[in-house]
Amino acid sequence: MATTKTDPKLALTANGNKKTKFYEGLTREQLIQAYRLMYTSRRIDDREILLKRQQKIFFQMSGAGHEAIGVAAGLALKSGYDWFYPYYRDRALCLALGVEPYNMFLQGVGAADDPSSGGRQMPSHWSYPALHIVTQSSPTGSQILQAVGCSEGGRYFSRHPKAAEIPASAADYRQFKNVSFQGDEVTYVSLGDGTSSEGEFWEALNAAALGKLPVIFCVEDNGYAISVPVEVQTAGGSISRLVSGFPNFHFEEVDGTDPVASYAAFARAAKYCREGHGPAFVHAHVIRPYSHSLSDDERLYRPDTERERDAQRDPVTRTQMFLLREGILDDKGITQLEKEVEAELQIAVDRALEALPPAPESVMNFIYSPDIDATSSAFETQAAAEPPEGKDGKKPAAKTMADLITATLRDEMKRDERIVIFGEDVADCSREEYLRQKLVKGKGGVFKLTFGLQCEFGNDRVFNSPLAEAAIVGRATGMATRGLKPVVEIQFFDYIWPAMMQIRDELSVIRWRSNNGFSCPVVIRVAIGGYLTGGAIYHSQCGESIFTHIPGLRVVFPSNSLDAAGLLRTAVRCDDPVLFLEHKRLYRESYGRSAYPGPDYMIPFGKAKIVQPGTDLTVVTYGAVVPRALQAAQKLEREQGVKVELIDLRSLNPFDWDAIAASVAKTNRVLVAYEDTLSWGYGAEIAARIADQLFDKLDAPVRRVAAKDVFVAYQPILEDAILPQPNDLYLAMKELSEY
Ligand SMILES: Cc1ncc(C[n+]2csc(CCOP(=O)(O)OP(=O)(O)O)c2C)c(N)n1
Ligand SMILES: [Mg+2]
Repeated sequence: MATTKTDPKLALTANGNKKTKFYEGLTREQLIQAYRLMYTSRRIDDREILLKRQQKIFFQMSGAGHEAIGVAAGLALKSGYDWFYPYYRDRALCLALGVEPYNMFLQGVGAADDPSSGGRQMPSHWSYPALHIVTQSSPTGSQILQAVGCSEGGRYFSRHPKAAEIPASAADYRQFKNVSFQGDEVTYVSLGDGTSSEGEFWEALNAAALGKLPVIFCVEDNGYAISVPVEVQTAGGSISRLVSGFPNFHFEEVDGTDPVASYAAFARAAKYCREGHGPAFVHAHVIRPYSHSLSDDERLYRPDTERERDAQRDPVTRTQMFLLREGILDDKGITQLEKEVEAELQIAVDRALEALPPAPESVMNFIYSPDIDATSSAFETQAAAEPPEGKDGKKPAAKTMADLITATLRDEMKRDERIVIFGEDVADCSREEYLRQKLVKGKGGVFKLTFGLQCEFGNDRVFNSPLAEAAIVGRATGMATRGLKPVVEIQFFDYIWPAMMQIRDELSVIRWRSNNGFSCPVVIRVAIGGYLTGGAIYHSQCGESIFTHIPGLRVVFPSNSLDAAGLLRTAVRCDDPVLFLEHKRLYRESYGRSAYPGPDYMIPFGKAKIVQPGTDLTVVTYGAVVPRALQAAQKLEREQGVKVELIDLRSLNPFDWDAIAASVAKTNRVLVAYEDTLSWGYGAEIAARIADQLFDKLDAPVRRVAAKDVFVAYQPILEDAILPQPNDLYLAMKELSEY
C-alpha cells in the first residue's frame, strides 16, 4: 500500500524552469493537446447549454470543472486497450480517449446515428465499444461493481486464453462475443463524492481489494451532490480518510484541477495496477462551476463568496495561465488554438442539427439479442434415449430436479470454458487445502446444487462471493460484457432485492440502451418459493411478476427435472440475461423426476407444456402449483368426469400465448393459478389478455387461485391457509366447470 497526497491548495505543478521538456513525463506538445481537449470539453458544454435554451436538445449535463482530471486519466491510460466506466462528468476523458465532439452533439439531439445509444439515452451517457467505453446509465454508482467484474473478466481470459476462442461447433452466444484482453490492462471507473455514499461503492472496493484487481477508482470530489455538501454526505468530510483502511490499494489524493499533478497521480496508479499489486484509488478535488445540471440553480444553496472561491481554481483558466507562464504557448498561440476549436465545434453542431432522428418503429429493436432467438426451434432438441435397463432388469432411478440441474451445469462447464459460477456458499470449500488434504467433503451450495463443481473445474471457475447480492449481479454483468458467461446464484429469492437496481436498471437494459453496442447475457439462478412447512416470511417468497415486468430479462420457472435441464441449457447457451427460478420444494420432490436427457437437451423459451390434455376447462399454471393442480384435476375427473387441460407455462417471459389461446378456444373456461400473492400478480396479465383477446370464446369468467395477499407465515397451519392448496384449486375448478 502506498499513498501520495498533493495539497489541493498548492499552485499548478510546474517545474519552474521554462526550458524543461517534461512535466511529470508530459511533453509540451502533450500539454498543448491537454489544453485543447479541456477547452473543447468546456466549449461543448457551453454550446449544449445554448442548444438547450434554444430547445434544440432536450437535456444537458456538464463536465465543467472536471476537465483536468479527465484529460489526465485519458493521457495516462490507453484507449481501446484499458476499459472505462466513466460517469456523466467525464466529457474531457471521453474526448481524450478519442470520442468526436460531433458524436456528443448527436447524442444531444437524440439522432439515429448517435453511436452511444441511437437516441435512447440522455447526453453524457457515454458508450463507445471500440474505445472500450462501456455504456453508462443514470443511477449514480451502478457502474462501479460492473467495472470490478470487467476487470475480473480480463484477468480470467489472461489465465484461460483458450476460453476466448470460439469453437467452430459453438452454436451459442460465443459466436457473437468477440473477446479481447491484455495481460496488464486496467479498468477505470469514476464517480462523484455523493455517490461514494452508495452501498455498491463499498461492495466494489471490498471485492477489488479481495481480488487485488487492477481497477482505478476515481472519486471526482466537487464538494456537492446536487445541493448536499460533502460534510453531510461523507462522515468526517474526506472519502480518502474513510477508504484508507482497505488493503492492497494504492491511494492518491490530488488537486483534480491541475492536469499535471493529476496526470502524475494517474500514472502512478496505473503503474501499480499494471504491475499486478492491486487496485488504486484516486481522490480528485475538483469544482462544479455550472450548477448540478441545467435544471439546478446553485445560487439557491451556495453564496457568491463560495462560488467565487471555486472559480479561482477553474482548470481551464489555470491551465491556460500555466501554458503562458511556462512559455509553452503565447497569447497568439492560445487565441489560434481556441479559434480552431470554435470552428471545429461549429461544423460539428451544424452537422448534428441536420442529423435524422431514429425511426419510431425501431423502439423494440435490441431488447433481446438480434443474433440468437432463444424461442426458436434451434433450441428444440430431443432428449437422449433413456438409459438402458441394468442387469437386474430395473431402469436406473429417475433423477430429481436438483440432480439434473447439477448435471446440466457440469456438462455445460465442460463444453464452455467461459462459464464461471459464483455466489454465496456455492463453492465446495474456499480453503482449498482442506479439500486437497481430504479433510472435508465440500458444501457446494446451501441446497448442494453446485456440489463437486469447484473440485472438478477449479476455484477460478467456481468460487464463493462475499455476502453481497448487488455485487454478485453487478460483477456478473461486468464479466458478461467482456464475453464470459457467469451463472450466478442468489441463495434465496427473498434476498434478491439488494440486486434489484443491477437487474432492473443495468442487466436487462444494457443491450437496448447501447443500441446493441454491449450485451451481458448472465444467468441468475434463484431458489424460490414456499410450501416448506417452516420457511416463513423470508424463505418462502415468490414475486416473479416483479421480474416479468422488466423488458430485456428472460424469466423461466420449471416444475420438473426434465424441463429444468432443458431450460437451464437454453439459458446458458442463449445470448440474453435469464432469471432462472428454481422452486425449493421441487428440488427433491418425487413428482416430475426423470433420467438425464443428455448433454444437448434444450427447450426453447416461451413454449408451454400440456401436462394433461382436456376438453372442459383450461388451467394455466407453473412452478409448484403444477403438481397441486394436477392432483386437483385428477380428483375432479374421478369424481365429476370433468376433463381439465393443464398447461404448465415453464417460461414466464416470454410466455406461450398460443398454447393458452388454443386451449381456451377448445374448453371455453379458464383458471389461472399461481403461488404468489393474488393481487397484481402474474395471473393478472394472463387474465387481462384472455379477457381482451378471447372474450368471445369464454362461457365463464376468468378465475384466479393464488396466495392470500399477505406474507408467508412460519406455523404450517398458517402457511397452509396462505398458500394455494390442492383443495382450493379443486373447488375453483369445480365451480368454473359448473358455471
Ligand atoms: C441512485 C441515484 N440516486 C439519485 C440520483 C439523482 N442524482 C443524480 S446526480 C446526483 C448527485 C450526484 O452527486 P455526486 O456523486 O457528488 O456527483 P456530481 O454530480 O457532484 O459530480 C443525484 C442525487 C441518481 N441519478 N441515482
Ligand atoms: Mg459531487
